[in-house]
Amino acid sequence: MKRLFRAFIVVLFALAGAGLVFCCLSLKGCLIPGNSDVIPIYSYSIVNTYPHDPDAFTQGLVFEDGVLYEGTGLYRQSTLRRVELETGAILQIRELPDQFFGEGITIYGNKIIQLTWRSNVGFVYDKSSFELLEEFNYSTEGWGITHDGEYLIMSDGTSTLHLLDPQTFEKTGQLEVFDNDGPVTRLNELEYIQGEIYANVWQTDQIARIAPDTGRVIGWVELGGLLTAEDGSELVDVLNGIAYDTEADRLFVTGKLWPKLFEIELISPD
Ligand SMILES: [Ca+2]
Repeated sequence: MKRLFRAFIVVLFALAGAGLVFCCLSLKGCLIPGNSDVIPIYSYSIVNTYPHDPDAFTQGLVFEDGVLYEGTGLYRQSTLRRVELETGAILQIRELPDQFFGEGITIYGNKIIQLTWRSNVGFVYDKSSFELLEEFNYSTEGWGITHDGEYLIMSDGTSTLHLLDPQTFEKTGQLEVFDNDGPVTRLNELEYIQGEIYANVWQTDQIARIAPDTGRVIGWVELGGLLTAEDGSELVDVLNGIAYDTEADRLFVTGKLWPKLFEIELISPD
């Protein structure tokens, strides 16, 4: 009888072990500490809400020297502007020629770089005067742009990020962005934040946090619900625009034609 009981216990442990193995093989990201397959999903809390020009079709957003710089799109309405954070007031503006659809912007040194959508032309301006210094060409569409201090990083609406030399604008490399389901396409507005590339994914409320050395998505930020019914959300377009205040560690987001710009704090799932 004793032997039978012992055998029963052994079988019980074997079944429990098999069940555990099955769980880990079948469930994506079974709860094993350090499993790199689990991509954390961040939520947010709103720290501050500021006014944003509801006519600004936001395609590029940067924070530097206490103010926002914004690039807007649409034909005959594209601009580069310097904007007061607290009031949304336009402090300086430069209109693009009618045939250009403005896209992402970034500030590199004392220059502002602005992409255009399908014209294969980028503009380089003096940061203070907005004077046009030079133009450069690229072979893809232009969507978002940021930099890591060494290279310009540019999106084109696919899953590819292009690395450009910031002086010559020659392409020096590229990064394929992917998560557990494969390539992540429609990468749009970008911001380089503390060693990661943040990218709006076009037509979603999601921001991908991308490892710059591998292209792997290491976090998703879910930003649904920022605008409410009172904000006339039927008139606005998608989330687009990430800016980062490196000195005060503040993260700003807005969207195309959104009446508001938000300072948010990310909330880790842990
Ligand atoms: Ca940005």
